[in-house]
Amino acid sequence: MSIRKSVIVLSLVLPALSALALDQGGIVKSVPLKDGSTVHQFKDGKMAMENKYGHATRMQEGMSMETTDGKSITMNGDEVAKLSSAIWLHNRK
Ligand SMILES: [Cu+2]
Repeated sequence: MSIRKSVIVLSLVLPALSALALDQGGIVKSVPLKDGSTVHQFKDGKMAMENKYGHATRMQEGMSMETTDGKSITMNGDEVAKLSSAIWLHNRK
């Protein structure tokens, strides 16, 4: 089974996975968003998006995101590759 496939299976079994802090891969903060996705912030302040299925997705820098508690966050960077490896490390355990 490929790594990619195992990640998909895991995220179906554990939809709440993204709620856990992805402490591997240099993520310092994870904020849930209104649309079900999560924005992760790295040590250097750059961000990456995780969709509701637990996959790293692209988002345009400078775009505004709404958090579950009604706050607004501006996308800083788009660290898709960094988040992919953090999610991979996280799911590997
Ligand atoms: Cu974003």
